[in-house]
Amino acid sequence: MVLNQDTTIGRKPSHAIIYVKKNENKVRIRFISVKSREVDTLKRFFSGVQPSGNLTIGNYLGAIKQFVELQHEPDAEAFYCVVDMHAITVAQDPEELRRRTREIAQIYLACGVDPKQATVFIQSHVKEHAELGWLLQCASYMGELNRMTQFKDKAEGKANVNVGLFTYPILMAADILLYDTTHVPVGNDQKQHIELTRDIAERFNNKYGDTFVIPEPKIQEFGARIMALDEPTKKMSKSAESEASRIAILETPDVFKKKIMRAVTDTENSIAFDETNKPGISNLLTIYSMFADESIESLVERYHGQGYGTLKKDLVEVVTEQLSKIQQRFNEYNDVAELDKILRAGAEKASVIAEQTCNRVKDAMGLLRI
Ligand code: AQP
Repeated sequence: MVLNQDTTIGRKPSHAIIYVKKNENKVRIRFISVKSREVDTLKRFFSGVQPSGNLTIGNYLGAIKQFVELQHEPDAEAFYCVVDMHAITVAQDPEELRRRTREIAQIYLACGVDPKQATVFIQSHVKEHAELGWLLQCASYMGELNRMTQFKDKAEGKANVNVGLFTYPILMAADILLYDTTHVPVGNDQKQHIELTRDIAERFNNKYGDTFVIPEPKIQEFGARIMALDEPTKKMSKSAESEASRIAILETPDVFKKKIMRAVTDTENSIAFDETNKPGISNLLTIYSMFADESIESLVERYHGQGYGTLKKDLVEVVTEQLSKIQQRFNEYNDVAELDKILRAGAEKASVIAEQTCNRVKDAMGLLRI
């Protein structure tokens, strides 16, 4: 069935899949009664990255690598955005933020996200993210936000913390729920936020009737938490103070070589995978394994009896090989007009679905639409 954009869709859906047409975009809108979810096997992936610093290999291995793999799944749709509104929960230089927002979209493409397979867009270009964010704030509790560990970590030691940093997980819930997302590919640090999203959605559905699809996190068994090179008990993070803690995706080998060679390990000089007792060497093995597509067991066997220096030197080679491929493609996508065209088309397509979801929520909550 093809409806035009203005066609009213009832709140209590049947289990049909409906197509809504807007300009060139034909967008699949799923009706989401419990019944429909039983018969609807379509998966929808949604995820995003904040332009809050230079993207790291942690962001790549934990999240973007999954984006690329999942976009090819049959009977699935993927929506990947640059979550610029999340980035402003901490101070940003406006020019730098604008530059980075495009840069991240460009990195998505360079890493292999294909705009023909996935919808790529900027969060703030789809106004319903903010709108649903507010609606959900009125359906969430202070107590549940108080439990978010990421807020505690990011607010620690800061004199003035803005309210956005506290309510950020609700905006993230809105991001996910807007697209009837079934799976959210993320790193391990986002697990708690997805659990909150599920709690909010389930509570909303219980109170107002079937409105949201309940999403599931898609966290890799392996590589979901790449650790800081200089402090391997902490997560590698793009906005951490220490430059030595991370490798940026666009960094040159002469810069990251030093960081890898100086990465903190332990005094045993025996190569083994043991995240509790040997977090440094385990982290390097994880990075190696993911970039070289070789199992940890095979690496441990191959490097048996060799020193950490040899492993580190080879790791530099492996990282150089993989990052240089991404960097080369990054340079090929340097046509700003072309990039903006992809982002505009993505936002337009995303908006069609976002608007439908937002209207469903407003109807459920009793906001008048005329
Ligand atoms: N170290 C990591 N290992 C594996 N996955 C990671 N991710 C982040 N760090 C690692 C995943 O990358 C995606 C995008 O993250 P984000 O931009 O939403 O913010 P974040 O999770 O807070 O990541 P950062 O790098 O630590 O950013 P800042 O410093 O700005 O807070 C997510 O899927 C995340 O799990």
